[in-house]
Amino acid sequence: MPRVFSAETGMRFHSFLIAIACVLFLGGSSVVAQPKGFNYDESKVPKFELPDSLIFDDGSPVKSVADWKKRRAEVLQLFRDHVYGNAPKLRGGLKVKLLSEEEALDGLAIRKQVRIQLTDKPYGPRFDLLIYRPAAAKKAVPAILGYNFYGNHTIHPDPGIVIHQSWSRNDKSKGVVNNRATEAGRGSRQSRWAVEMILKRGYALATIYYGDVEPDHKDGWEDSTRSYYLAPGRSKPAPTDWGAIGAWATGLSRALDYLGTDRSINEKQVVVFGHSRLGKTSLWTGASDERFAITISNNSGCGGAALSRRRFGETVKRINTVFPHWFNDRFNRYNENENDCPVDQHMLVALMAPRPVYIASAEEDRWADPNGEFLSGKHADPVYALFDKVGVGVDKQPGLDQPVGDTIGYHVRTGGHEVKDYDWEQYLNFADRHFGRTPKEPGSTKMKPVKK
Ligand code: GTR
Repeated sequence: MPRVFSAETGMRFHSFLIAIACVLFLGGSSVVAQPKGFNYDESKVPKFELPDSLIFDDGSPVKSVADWKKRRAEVLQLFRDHVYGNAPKLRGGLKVKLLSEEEALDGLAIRKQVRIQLTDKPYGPRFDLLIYRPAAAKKAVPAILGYNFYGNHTIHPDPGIVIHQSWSRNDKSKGVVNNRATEAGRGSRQSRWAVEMILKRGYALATIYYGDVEPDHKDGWEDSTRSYYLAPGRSKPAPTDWGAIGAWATGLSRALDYLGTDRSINEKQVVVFGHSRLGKTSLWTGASDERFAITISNNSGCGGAALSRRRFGETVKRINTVFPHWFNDRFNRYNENENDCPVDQHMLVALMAPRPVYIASAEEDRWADPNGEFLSGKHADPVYALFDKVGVGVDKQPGLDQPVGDTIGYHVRTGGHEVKDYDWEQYLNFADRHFGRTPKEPGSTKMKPVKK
């Protein structure tokens, strides 16, 4: 049953077993680097045929941008019905409480923190949005928005960051004890967040603890918007209702609603970023909310940028078994049966067109199928070509640390499942190029769109 929300929603203790399970599958460490019993051999990838983004459900071809607009709606609905679920419209307007706004990071930034409700009630699910913007900015700046795994206070040791009260996955190295975040976690994830670099490049950075929006375990929906928005008479989400990724995507859209009201941010230049499960989330967010200017997927793997039909590394069956709450229930139909799914992940990338999207892999992150992530980008190219744009523009996965692509950026970095400064450098270069902040890189305009 949906639980009744209290002022301190999300503070319920969950069973020991759930906590252990979550520790085992913790976000983004090498714990899941290369589980045994899965295929990591390119020669053993099964033969498959990808569904065609440019053929309507009734079999007729997509020939123009106008056709694509209709086809896009079909593809988006297929992803809602078969993968991520249908999200309801949030009720009520934007409800925001300013927590603080002051100079921070030795004068480099203004740190603003706001608390945003996800329902039309003063209680219930809510999240804290932390925004650093360059203190020196004279006009509205572009922004990068993304979730973090362990709390806003983990991205930087800055003592002024509010520590969340909601459920956290136990992890002493991140300062989480008894499912509560503590002071000890401050800055524990700073290596993944190039805060100073981002600010010095003239971008704002906005982040949210994803567990504020929905705690990441199978019963987490009871503490999230998903229980609040259950259809009348239902005691749990329907098979085509949103999963946790859908709920997290809605949180990012609500954050963008807020950024649109903040005059120091250029709402037309908001980049949605995410790593791993949160990279799956950033892709679904960029696909379902076209207000996001650029989408970045860092090592998102299965259910993110990787093609499911390849069954390389993590599979649909495995992800649905270990994380039954991320997708909708119907996605289970495609366990060991990927070919029956009416979509594959290249179509998710295509949903961004003509907006820029960046896909990043890591060499050792074979669980996430680096080549499968590249191929999703490559097979989205024909949709970009309709707009006379070059997507990735190359046929083969490039070598290590060699970024490629025009409107679809791609690189495979040396090293493992992580977010490194190298990744941030590429994302900022890519965003600069598309936001016209630097002259176009040589070569990028010479590429020819890939027609079918
Ligand atoms: C793993 C999961 C991946 C990836 C990762 C993460 O356990 O199998 O799909 O999302 O977690 O989020 O770090």
